[in-house]
Amino acid sequence: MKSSLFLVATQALLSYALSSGGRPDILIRDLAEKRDAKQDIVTWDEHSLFVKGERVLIFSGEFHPFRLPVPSLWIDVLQKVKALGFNCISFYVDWALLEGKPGDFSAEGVFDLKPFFDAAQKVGLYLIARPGPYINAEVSGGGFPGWLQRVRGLLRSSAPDYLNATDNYIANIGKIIADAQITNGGPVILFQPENEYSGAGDYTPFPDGSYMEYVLQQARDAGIVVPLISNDASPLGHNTPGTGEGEVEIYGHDGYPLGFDCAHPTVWPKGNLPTNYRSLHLEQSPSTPYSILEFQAGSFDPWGGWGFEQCSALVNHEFQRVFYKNNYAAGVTINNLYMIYGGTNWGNLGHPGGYTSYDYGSVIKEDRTITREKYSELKLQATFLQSSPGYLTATPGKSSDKIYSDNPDITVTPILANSTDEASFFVVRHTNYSSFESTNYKVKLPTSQGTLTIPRANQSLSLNGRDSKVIVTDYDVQGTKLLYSTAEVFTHLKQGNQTLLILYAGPNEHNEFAIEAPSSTQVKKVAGDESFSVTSSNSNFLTVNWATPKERSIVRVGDNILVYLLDRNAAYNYWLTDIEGTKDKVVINGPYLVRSASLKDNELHIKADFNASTTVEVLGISGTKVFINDAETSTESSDFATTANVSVNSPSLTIPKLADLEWKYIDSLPEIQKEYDDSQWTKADHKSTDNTYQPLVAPVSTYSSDYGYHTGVLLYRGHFNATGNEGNFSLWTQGGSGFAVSVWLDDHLLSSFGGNPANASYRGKYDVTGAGLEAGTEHVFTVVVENMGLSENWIVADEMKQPRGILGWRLETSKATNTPISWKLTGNLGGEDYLDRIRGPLNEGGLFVERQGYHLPGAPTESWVSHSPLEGIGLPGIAFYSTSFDLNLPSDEWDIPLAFSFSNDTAASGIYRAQLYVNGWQFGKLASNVGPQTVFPVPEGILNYNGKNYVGISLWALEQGGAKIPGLELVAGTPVWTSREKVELVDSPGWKKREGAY
Ligand code: IPT
Repeated sequence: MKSSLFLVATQALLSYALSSGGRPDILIRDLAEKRDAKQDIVTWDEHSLFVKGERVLIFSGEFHPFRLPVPSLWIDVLQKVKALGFNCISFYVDWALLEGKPGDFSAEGVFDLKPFFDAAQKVGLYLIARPGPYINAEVSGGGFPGWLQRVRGLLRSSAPDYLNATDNYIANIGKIIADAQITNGGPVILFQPENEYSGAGDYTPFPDGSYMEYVLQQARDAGIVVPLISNDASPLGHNTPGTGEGEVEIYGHDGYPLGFDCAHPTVWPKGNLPTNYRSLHLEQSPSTPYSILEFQAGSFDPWGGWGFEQCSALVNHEFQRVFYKNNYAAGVTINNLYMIYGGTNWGNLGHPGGYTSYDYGSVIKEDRTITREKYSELKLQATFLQSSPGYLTATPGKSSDKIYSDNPDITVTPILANSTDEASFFVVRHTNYSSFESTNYKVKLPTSQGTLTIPRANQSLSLNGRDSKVIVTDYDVQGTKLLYSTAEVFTHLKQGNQTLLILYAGPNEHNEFAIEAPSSTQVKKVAGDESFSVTSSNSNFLTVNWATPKERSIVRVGDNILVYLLDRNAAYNYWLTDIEGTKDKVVINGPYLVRSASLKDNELHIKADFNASTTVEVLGISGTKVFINDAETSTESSDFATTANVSVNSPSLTIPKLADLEWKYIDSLPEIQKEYDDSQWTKADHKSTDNTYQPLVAPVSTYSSDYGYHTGVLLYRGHFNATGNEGNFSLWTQGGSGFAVSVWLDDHLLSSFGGNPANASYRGKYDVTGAGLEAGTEHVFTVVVENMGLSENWIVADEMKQPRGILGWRLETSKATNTPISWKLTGNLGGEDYLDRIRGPLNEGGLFVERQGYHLPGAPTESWVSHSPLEGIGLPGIAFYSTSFDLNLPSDEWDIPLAFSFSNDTAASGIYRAQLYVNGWQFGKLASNVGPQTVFPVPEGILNYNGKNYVGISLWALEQGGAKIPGLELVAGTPVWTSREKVELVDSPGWKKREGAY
């Protein structure tokens, strides 16, 4: 099935091409063929998507399975998203993790997407697949494997060597995704090729339609038949339907109106509320649903940044109210929030602009706990929209500070129904969108009863500070017309002849609704302590006006309608939950989280989580037994709800004190010792480089990716035969923002560069005059360079090719003469032939202990000396510490967040870099002098909650005085009594002696 508008557009193009001469026949055949819908399950018109013929609002959140390498936990995140009222997840795939070596694609274990697809299917979420090949996403190389640094052609262009490099990945991942499409019974409904193909350096023509055409064709060739959608960086109109070559089927764009600087979380700069989205959409892509493929739901945070609490404060519940409702005012019906759950940049997968945590300040935190206010606000919004089918076909109109409000400080944007039989929506905000004022106003709204000035009772409405409201008119509540409500709708449902309507409002507000009812109808307050008044203004509509109660008031209108008037904070505790296998729903008030509900044999089974003792109310279903997490509850019934008490007695947890454990120590910088043998290291002997970004300034390339080393710490050994006249040694290194470098001459540290967020590279000069280099003697520079990940490639300008390692050097003997140095280098053992096929190509870097595999459980620590990282080392160098401990936590019933917390006191500790390995998985990178992260959450599944754990810490002391870790603890958060599925321990293969390790 094709939408009619789509046909019209195709025909228009066809007749245009026919009349325009040239070689239209070919063009037309190609394009027409391409546009022939490949399936009829996912279709669209100008309003929305249809799935299986049914109009749907896509309310989606971004989640990256690869940032939570515990597949059995994916369903937990997905259930938490579903419980928001969402029906979709958008996900990236990170190519760099799947094809560490050209031609060697592997998506097994934690990289296997099958359990993710299964979880989505089980939970009932659609998926938007975004496999790149370019993804950005704050991952190393923006998803490009390091070996792309050796591709000469411009990345993300029509250069044949670039396109060839992508073929294997897209053929493989495309097939995996194709098999999971809804047309094959799977959850995938949309596919986004490329990512923000929105800009380029000015030396290349942009946009390159034939390039995008190739990318689209790759997807089709891999069997993708669902609609292809784009995500322009902002509404720039690239590759929109109708532009011909390179056009996608559904145009979408991104939006990050507050940007990514979490320094001033209360500042909303003037003019940052996008008020032109609707008009741009009508210019750019009027025949497709208005789609925002990424809208800000938090922020990334760089090295030296402000921390994610502050990002969460920047993009907080007020941001959600004002900005998200502004998007609804623009008529968005495919809506994806970036990120809904951020996760972790474990194992070096991040780019240099970020640290280990990718929490993102999202509604679900890195440790999977849910933020009360942000999460709950989003739940109110999504549940409302999913309860309001009229939204999908209503038409957004022009904002005005006059037509619909009596106060110019209030702007209202209408979303108007096509007839008064249907609902209209009015989005109210402050004209100065960032205002903190409390503003009184009345609205003047067109309704089926003529234009009404509301409220009709004496009080005004008020908008308090950074808030926005959606007022509905002529809104269908289960067959009864709600003429209007100034309080916002959460949801409504019907059981038998009983209708339940739930409204909510902020504190210190007066609100009013008017509902269809004969004038003789009685309104009775059945619960609540606040006053409310009732007037009947004409024979058909009954008006109720009330002040927001402390928690709630409940009123009965006539015999059959129950209206809950909630304080917003109380509304946060309400959940609208599908009854599995039916179209029915139930409202549940109380739990920390409600995952699912099912009804059989008059038993209602609820799966829910609790972080405290809670009274649970079930609304909208009565007369059933209630089971919570498989236990029958004793219930009480009033005439509006069934109530059960759940008591939660937190378990007492035994968490080992890391400081008291026995730690084993081994030196991880044996390279500086005289007898160290580097004969197996890679010789830096390439006389040229394929890196087209950074021309060589040296006689040979020392760029790490020229030799297959793309991740983690890099080590160089530079051998030279001294003349006795050496003066300055200059060294130019590059590791990305925040990187550190230590330079050793033989076993003596010349100096370290401690790094800072502003420096991606560093030019050091070291005076070796006094180093006693005698003529004819052999010496070695050992250089440790941290690779913070490869740069992204956000615009088409090859920035991903910025090399890592040593870029240039000079050992000066006089103004004109140098002492030649021959360099060797290493990164992770094996380079692109990486050894750890389970943890993937990026998890281990080039430290001695990593090359030996000593970060893996079962490392031969017996022979190591006992020594604690809290004592540290008194000399510069790299130490490695490991310990083991058992956990025995009640994790079948309790979700217990655990994190490794380092106390940071650079004055006491010296400047250091640490890496944390948990059962072999690198789950933390700490830069003591850069920050901000010192607490590293590690999920169950990586940590064995019921058995043995092996923990390693590398400690790179940058200064002459050495370093220590001043304090280290394993910290538990509040245990949540959980109904999640059991967590499966992730396969974490142990140490085996590595043949040929050096
Ligand atoms: C947008 C990218 O598409 C996404 O991958 C991610 O990097 C996000 O930004 C930021 O977290 S690009 C945006 C700067 C328009």
